[in-house]
Amino acid sequence: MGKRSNFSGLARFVQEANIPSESSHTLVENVRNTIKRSMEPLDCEPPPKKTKSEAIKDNTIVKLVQKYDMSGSVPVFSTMNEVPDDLKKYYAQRERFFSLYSTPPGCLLDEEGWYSVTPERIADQIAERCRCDTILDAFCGVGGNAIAFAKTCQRVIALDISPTRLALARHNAQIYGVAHHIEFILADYISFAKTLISSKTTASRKIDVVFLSPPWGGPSYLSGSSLPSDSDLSSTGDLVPFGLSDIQPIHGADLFNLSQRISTNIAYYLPRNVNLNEVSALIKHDFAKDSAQEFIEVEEEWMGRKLKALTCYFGGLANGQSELF
Ligand code: MGP
Repeated sequence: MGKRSNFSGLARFVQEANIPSESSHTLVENVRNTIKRSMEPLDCEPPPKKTKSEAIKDNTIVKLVQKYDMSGSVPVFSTMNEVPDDLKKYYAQRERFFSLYSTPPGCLLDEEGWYSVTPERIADQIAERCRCDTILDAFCGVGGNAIAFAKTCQRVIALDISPTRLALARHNAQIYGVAHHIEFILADYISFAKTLISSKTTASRKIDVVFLSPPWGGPSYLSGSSLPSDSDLSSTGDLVPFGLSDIQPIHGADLFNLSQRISTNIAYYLPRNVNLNEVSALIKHDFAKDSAQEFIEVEEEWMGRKLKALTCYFGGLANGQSELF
């Protein structure tokens, strides 16, 4: 009997983005207008009076935003001309990355953040799938996913090895008013995971879900592609497959195996050209035993007509396997 695939099939969903044209001029105008709108009172209807507790809450958020304000730590661009060429295509998508991008003091991204942040609608979709008590975001970057998880999970543990990126993540989370749900930890995930596993006692905190969105080796992860990257035909089938060995800081299969020792409920954010045979092989199945087959669910993350990435759901996160949670 042939080996059965571990995949439950492709759950395809299309993100119909209601996003303005990416003409830099229009976007810059939009940003300016948004900032203006949010800072200036409107002449027409006065805003409804806030209750005392609402006013206190607003004031607390303002204070926290000020306290963790990282403005000045990374370049902030006000026109497309100021943006380095290699970041222009990402800058044009800034409101897709963070819908509150221009809410004062404004979301901040460093270079790695620009090319690796998960667009907000995709992050929200993944967060909905990962709804749980405690989630570990192993490579939080500038916080796109952690912010989304804070809306669906009781507690988010967000790790990053870069002090700047971690501070940017907190800065951005303050703008969304969700930073109090997130524990920001400056750490190398591999050491953190090993320590967590070795010190695991019944008293240690249970982590329900591990989210892995590791570095893919930079924006050149598609290199070797046989088609221009903006082609509508771009999909896993038309690209040279991305091997899990290109994942950083360790082989993507080792990263998965390590994470499985923390929780078997894993969401793994991977390039759209990832080699799915390698993903399938992450689940070891003993065909000699008559045990139930475990499936992996692969979700295509679309924005409009563009496939951005794949999220692979393991364990109790895969559709139809909630009993494994
Ligand atoms: P992309 O292909 O570099 O961008 O990344 P885009 O805008 O689709 O450009 P085009 O030229 O292909 O049209 C697509 C998505 O993959 C990004 O929005 C990120 O969410 C994600 N991504 C990209 N990189 C390089 C990384 C990475 O290194 N790590 C992670 N976790 N995600 C990444």
